[in-house]
Amino acid sequence: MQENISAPKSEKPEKKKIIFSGIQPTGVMTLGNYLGAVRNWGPLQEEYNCAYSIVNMHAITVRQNPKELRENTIKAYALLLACGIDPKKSIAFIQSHVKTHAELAWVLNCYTQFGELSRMTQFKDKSAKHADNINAGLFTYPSLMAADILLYNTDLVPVGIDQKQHIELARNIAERFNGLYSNTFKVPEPYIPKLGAKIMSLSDPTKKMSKSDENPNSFVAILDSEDTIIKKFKRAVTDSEAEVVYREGKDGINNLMSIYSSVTGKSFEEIEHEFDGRGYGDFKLAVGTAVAEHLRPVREEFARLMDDKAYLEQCYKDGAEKALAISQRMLDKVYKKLGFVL
Ligand code: AQP
Repeated sequence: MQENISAPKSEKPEKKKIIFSGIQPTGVMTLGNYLGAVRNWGPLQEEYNCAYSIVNMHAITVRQNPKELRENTIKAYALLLACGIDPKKSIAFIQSHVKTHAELAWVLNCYTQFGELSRMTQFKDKSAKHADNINAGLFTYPSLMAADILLYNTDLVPVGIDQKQHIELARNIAERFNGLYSNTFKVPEPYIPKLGAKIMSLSDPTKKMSKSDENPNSFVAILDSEDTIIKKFKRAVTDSEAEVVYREGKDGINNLMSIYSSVTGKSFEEIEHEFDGRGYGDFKLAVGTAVAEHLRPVREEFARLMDDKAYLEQCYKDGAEKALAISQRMLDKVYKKLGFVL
C-alpha cells in the first residue's frame, strides 16, 4: 500500500507574512536609502507578500517643485523596479493613487497625541531645517506613515534605523485603537538590516546621508555616473590619521568601511587587513570603484525602464488597483468600528 504523505485536509498552508515599506520621491534615491532599505526589498519578495510605495504625499511635507516632484516620482518608481522589485510578485504603487491612505491618516490623527508627535526626532530635525515652513503635515507625518503600514495588515516594515521611532509610534497607535475598539490592526515590527542601517553623509559623517541635502557631495545618488561616484568618495571627509580600522571616533572611516563591507560582503577584519599600511587615498578609490560597479546594473536597468513609460504606467496603475482593493477592506472595518454610517 502506498504511504499517504499529503498533509491532512484540515491543516491550512501557513499564510505568508506581509511587508510594507515606502520611499519619498524627494530627490534621487541615495546609497543610504538603497543600502538601508531598498536593496533588501527585492529578496524579501520570495518569502513574503510585499507592498512597496512611492510616498509622494509624505514628500509635500517639505516644499516641492511640482514639475520635479512629478519627474522624481516616476524616476523613483522606475528605480524601485530597477532595484529588483517585481510588480508581478509585489504590489508597487504611488501613494496618492490610493485614497485610503489619506482617509485612514485622518482617523489615526485623532488617535495620536500631540505629545507623541512632538517627540519625533525627524519632526525636530526637519522643522529646524525648514524653519519657514513648519506645517501641520510635517508634524503629523507619522500618522500618515502609520496609516500606510496598518492598511495592509503588515507584519514587518523594512527600513533604515532613522525610521524606527516612527514604527514604534505606529505600533502604539495600533495598540491604542485595538484597545478601544477590539482587535483591528496587526501590530507591525521594524525590520532593520545589521549593516548599512544608517549610512552617513560623506561631507559630515556625524550626519545621516540624505537625498535632499543641499550639498551634492554629501551623498551618492544611485544614478550618479561612475566618475562622479569615485570623485565623491575621493572627497569624503575622514580624519587626520592614516589607519583603515573600525574604531570609535573615526566616523568617516567607519562609514566608508560599512559601505565597502555592504557592497563587497567583506568583513571589517578583512578590510583592515586589505588596507593595512596603505593610505586613505587607496581605500577611498577602492570604495568608490566598488560602489560604482555594484550600482552599474541598477543604472542600466533604470535607463531601460525609463525608455518604456507605457510599461511603467501600466505597472503603477495595476499596483494602485491591487493596493486599493486590500486597503479599502481595512478602511471599511475601521469606519464600521468608529460608528461611521457605511
Ligand atoms: N542614510 C541612510 N542610511 C540608511 N537608511 C536610510 N534611509 C534613509 N536614509 C538612510 C532609509 O531609506 C528609506 C526611505 O527613506 P525616505 O525617502 O522615506 O525618507 P528619509 O528617511 O527621510 O530619507 P532621506 O534620504 O533622508 O530623505 P529626505 O532627504 O527627503 O528627508 C527609509 O527606510 C529610511 O529609513
